[in-house]
Formats: sequence, structure tokens, C-alpha cells
Amino acid sequence: MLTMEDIVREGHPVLREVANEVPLPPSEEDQKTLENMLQFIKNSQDDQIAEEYNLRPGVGLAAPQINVSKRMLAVHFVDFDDKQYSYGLINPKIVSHSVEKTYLTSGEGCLSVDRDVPGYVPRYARITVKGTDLDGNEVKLRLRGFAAIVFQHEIDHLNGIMFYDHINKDNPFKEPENATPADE
Ligand code: 4LI
Ligand code: NI
Repeated sequence: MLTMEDIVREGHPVLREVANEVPLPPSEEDQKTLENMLQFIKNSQDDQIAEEYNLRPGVGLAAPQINVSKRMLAVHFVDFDDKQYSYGLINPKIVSHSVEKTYLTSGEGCLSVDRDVPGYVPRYARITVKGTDLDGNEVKLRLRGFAAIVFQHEIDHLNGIMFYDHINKDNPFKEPENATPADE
């Protein structure tokens, strides 16, 4: 079982690498890694398990965050519109995105960042993501709102990008151009 000890923190070089494509069909080892990542995210949202193992709640995790430089991510959450998202995705790719941006008014957090970094993180308001799921099926997801933000945050990890790289240095709470908040 994965715990917070398996999560690498900012400053670790793996978080700044461009992660490697995963050969398909995925090996049993890669599949197992991704299953463990998804289970960690689910556990982190279970009050009892999270308390017992001191897990910080999250909705998404990218493989580089457990020191595996491969293009895999796990997400598990209910969006503001009550839709459930639970995926382990291999080689996810944003194939198209809106011009409009969005952001969380409360900012973003990251399991690899043990401090509060205030500010708006501009994200595309709508994205289409293609990838391969845990069963080896190709998936195409049309995402908006919080879901679009979470997938962009996790795909950024696969490219060595941290959420705070996107925050305006001079004015962290400057309203991004062309943007409406996702959570208002
Ligand atoms: C408890 C049980 C307020 C502050 C609101 C908590 C179950 C922040 C928001 C959760 C914020 C669950 C989250 C992310 C933000 C803030 C992630 C609480 C866990 C809300 C997830 C990846 C950014 C994702 C909306 C600094 C660890 N998650 N909140 N951002 N939740 N959670 N991110 N922003 N301000 N981070 O963090 O998993 S994309 Cl589900
Ligand atoms: Ni993160």
C-alpha cells in the first residue's frame, strides 16, 4: 500500500523531468503501479484509512509523484456537478482545449507540496483528453470545470510542471485573461 512516505516532495528532480511514454499493452508491473496509485487516492479520501495512515486528501496523483517517471495518472473525485470521475490513465494527452480559461478561487494544492502557495492557477476551461485506461481500452474524455483542472494539474506533472509555475509572480490573484472561476 502506498503512503505519504512514497510521495516525493518539491525539490526532488523527478518532478521536473518529462516522464516516459508507457509501452502498450501495459506490463503487469505498470498496471499494478497504476492500480496502487488509484487505491492511494481513494484511501486518502476515506476518513478512517486517512487517519490511520496519516494520508493527506487528494483527488489526483501522477506517477512521477511516487518517483516513477512514466506517463500515468490516477484521479478519483466527484465534480461540482455530482459526476463521478475515477480513472487510471496511461499516456494521457490533451488533444484539444478551449480558448477560455478557468481557475479555482481557493487556488490549488498538491500532495508533493507541503506549503500553501496562494494564487490563481489559470487552466483551460474545457479539454479533451485521450489515453488508455486500466483495462487497456482507449478512452476519450471531454472535461470541464473542476475535472478539467484536475486532469491538467496531473498531466502537468508528466511534463515536469508544478501548479505554481502558472501563478502570476507580480500579482498572484490577478484575474487571468479570458477566464471565469470554476467554483463560483
Ligand atoms: C477532504 C476529504 C479550498 C482550498 C478549496 C478533502 C476529501 C484549496 C479548494 C478533499 C482548494 C477530499 C483540492 C486540489 C484544491 C487549496 C489535489 C479537498 C481534496 C479539495 C482535493 C489536484 C488541485 C488537486 C478547491 C491551496 C492535492 N485539490 N483542493 N486543489 N479534497 N482538494 N487539487 N484547491 N488551496 N490536490 O488547496 O488533489 S488539482 Cl476529496
Ligand atoms: Ni500535484
